[in-house]
Formats: sequence, structure tokens, C-alpha cells
Amino acid sequence: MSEILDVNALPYPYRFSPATTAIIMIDMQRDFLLGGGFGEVLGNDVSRLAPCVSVARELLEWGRQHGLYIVHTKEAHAADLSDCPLSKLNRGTPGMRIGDDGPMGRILIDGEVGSDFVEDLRPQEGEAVICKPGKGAFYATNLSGLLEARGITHLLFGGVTTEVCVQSTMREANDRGYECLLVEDATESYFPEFKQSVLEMIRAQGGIVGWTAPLSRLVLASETQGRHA
Ligand code: C5J
Repeated sequence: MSEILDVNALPYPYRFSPATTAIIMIDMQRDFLLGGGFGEVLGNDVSRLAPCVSVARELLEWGRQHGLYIVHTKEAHAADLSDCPLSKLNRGTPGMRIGDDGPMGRILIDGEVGSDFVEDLRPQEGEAVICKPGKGAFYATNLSGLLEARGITHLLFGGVTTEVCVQSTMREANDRGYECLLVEDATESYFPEFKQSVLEMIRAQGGIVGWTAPLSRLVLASETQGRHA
């Protein structure tokens, strides 16, 4: 028997069982959230992402209490840049490029200080960490295999940024048959209007990509329900 929860989500209630659900926490790395990293060298105001950190942490704590499988992703490249296409390396006119030396080590390179997770969102033992070269977490990673091995059918998303790596991964997951919900206050964008548009896009047309709900609705469902199927 497994617990079934119904979340008051948009565009309609989202039903899931914690036993077959994973949290995918996207790219909560210093490179995106702190000064001197990839986000800032692209010209963004990184302080805009700060509000989602405490909620993302609460989401992980709630997930740990309820036995959800937890996956953390990080966008980072090999030191020799062999997994970084020239198109990504050369895009735009940033002050520094991927692989250049910055105040937190080489920008967006796996193993450097900047590529690591922010203090409040460190993975715990038993949680998966996916290092991804792309925006979507399914591209060139073993994420599908990890989820399939555990019989995961439902995914709850948090992380940054809403319209880039979160949305890309959620769309990849939707096409692979996962039932996806984006936790609205556990994600942020450098552009508030982009975040709002993504929330609306996901749940438009009857939930064409999935569902959205604030964390409080998940917590309420787990506190007030707990039926067994
Ligand atoms: C970006 C990400 N914005 N994690 N990456 O380049 O969203």
C-alpha cells in the first residue's frame, strides 16, 4: 500500500504518491546565485534569485521527511571543456567566458568553488547529484536511468533559473512521460516577468507541460491527507 496525496494545484489537482515521486532541484550553485559566477558575468542581478533559497530548502526537508527520492543537478563542464559546445562557449559578449578564472575559480567548471551548491542546499547522503553540460538535465546524463531504476513516475521541480534549466528539464521530463509539478516559490528567475510567463505556460492548455503550486499546498496535502491505495 502506498500513500496518495492530492495537491490543490493549477490547472487542476495533482495526485501523487511520495513513494514514486522525486524532487529535482535544479542548479542551486554559487555560479548562479552568488556574485562573481556565471550568472553575474552574463550581466544578471543575482540577488533576484535569493528569495527561493529558503523555500527550496524547506521543499527538500519536506521531501526527506516523506521519503521522496532527491536529485540535485548542477550545470558544469569538464576542465578541458570537451563537453562544452563552441556555440555555448562563444554565445553573447560576457565579461568572462566559461572556463575563465573568476573569484570563485574557473567559471562553470565542475569541481571549482563556483560550481558547488550554495551552503543551504547541499546534497545529503543517499541523494543523487547529476552534473549536466546542458540546460536540460536529461541531455547527456544518467538521470533517466536513475529514475527508472526507482520506479519514479512523478517529479516535483525547484531551482534556478525558472525559464532556462528548470523549464528545459521539465519539458524534457514531460516528453518522457513524467507527471511534473513546478513548486512556484522554490524557483526563481533573474527576470520576474519570465518566471510568471513560465508558470502560465506550463499550466496552460490543460497543463500542457504539467502543474504548478506553492510549497504550502504540498505541505497542506501531506498534513491533512494520507489515504492509502
Ligand atoms: C542558465 C540555468 N540560466 N541553470 N542556467 O544558464 O538556468
